[in-house]
Amino acid sequence: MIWNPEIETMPCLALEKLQSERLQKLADYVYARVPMYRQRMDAAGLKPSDIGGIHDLHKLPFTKKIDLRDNYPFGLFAVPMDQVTRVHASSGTTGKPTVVGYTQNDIEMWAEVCARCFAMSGAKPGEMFQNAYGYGLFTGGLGMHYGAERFGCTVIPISGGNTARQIMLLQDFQTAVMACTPSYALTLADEILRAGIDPKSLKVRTFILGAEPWTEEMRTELEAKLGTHAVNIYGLSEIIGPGVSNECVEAKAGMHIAEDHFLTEILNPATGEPVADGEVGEIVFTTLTKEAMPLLRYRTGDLCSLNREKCICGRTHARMSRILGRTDDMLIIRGVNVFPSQVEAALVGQTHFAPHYALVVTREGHLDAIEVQIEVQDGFYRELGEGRFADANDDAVRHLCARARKALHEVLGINAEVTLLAPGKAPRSEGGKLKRVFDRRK
Ligand code: DLL
Repeated sequence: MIWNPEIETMPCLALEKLQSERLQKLADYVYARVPMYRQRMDAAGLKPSDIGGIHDLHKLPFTKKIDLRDNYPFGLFAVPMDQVTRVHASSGTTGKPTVVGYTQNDIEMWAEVCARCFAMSGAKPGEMFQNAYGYGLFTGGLGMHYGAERFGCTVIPISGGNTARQIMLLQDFQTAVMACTPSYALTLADEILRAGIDPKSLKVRTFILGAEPWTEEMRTELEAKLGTHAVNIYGLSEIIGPGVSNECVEAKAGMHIAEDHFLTEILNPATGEPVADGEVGEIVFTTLTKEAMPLLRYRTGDLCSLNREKCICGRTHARMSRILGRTDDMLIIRGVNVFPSQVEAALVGQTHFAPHYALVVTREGHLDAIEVQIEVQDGFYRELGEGRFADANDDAVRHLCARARKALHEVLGINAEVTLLAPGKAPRSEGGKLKRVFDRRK
């Protein structure tokens, strides 16, 4: 089933025409309403009328995550606050989140693109949909919720976590469609099997999985364990949230981008120049229709490739590959974006901590775990008296670890293990780039 056949199977030339019209309007719109874009266009000697269509896209300035931070919280909004229906937020690179805003029309558009994702995933109107993405500032829960309602599913807004309850509702409510992170889907599958439940007794046929990187091997494992389909969904708060792109269940080979709303480029991250279709580069989006916070050429940091070949499902919108990596040091831990600089913002500068730390990420079963190893300052030793530091049961050590865990939870929103290191024990730069992150999941 195709949710919006007129748009989703549009001939490429007609789609490009629509994108060109929208891009011209967008150039006018941001120039008139967003001071940062007006300044950047002025500095480049660029007038909105210089943008004649998508062939002029390269003239427009880039937007980076740091621009959202510099304009925190609402400085990039293009409408007065009384027209902003909702805000969401995701991790920023420091203690402050990245804030995004939506008008009522933006919420409508978001529901539309997410409804398309349900159809692409093979869901059917009338089915029970268990939404195990987190509700709250994270876009996953509410984005999928509105999309499912628009599509015509019955929504079970259970939010993330609580595996026993998830399984109870899968059984009792006869859930047919489930959305969560891929790592959580595998945890759920293991738990179902461990509890001796026959997967055939469940009705769940479709898993819509995203918000973190995953692999074909994980798909094969999940589909085999539960006898379901698992498809990939991609998105990011800055652009809209989930619903930027989704795999079709017919091909399961790349995610169709809602190109009528999100104009896409794949660029060489170092030069900012386009790469050829099929080659890996950074995916960059321009929001063509967003009202509250339109973005020009947003550098996502996500690495993937683009495929414009015809798809067997009949959709004409280009497909992006799985996300193959990042241009920056962002980690995704249990679906939550984590920047090493956030850890620094939470801990460094607090009494007893030295500005030297390392992050170790591991996977136990299917669940990610993060350990923050941070050095204490010399003074901490002296206060305790030499020797006593080594004792992990020492009250002072326990107290400091607990304080660090709390500060990290406040900034990251997830639990991290904390290990104290003696002065001089954390990694130091030996001239080159300092390696602080040890991702042992692969
Ligand atoms: O993760 C939105 C979302 C919710 C997408 C639910 C899919 C499902 P953010 O918290 O802003 O938004 O994180 C966005 O997550 O730049 C990618 O690095 C990563 N990401 C999202 N989907 C995928 C995916 C949501 N399918 C960041 N595969 C993005 C790999 C993904 N990485």
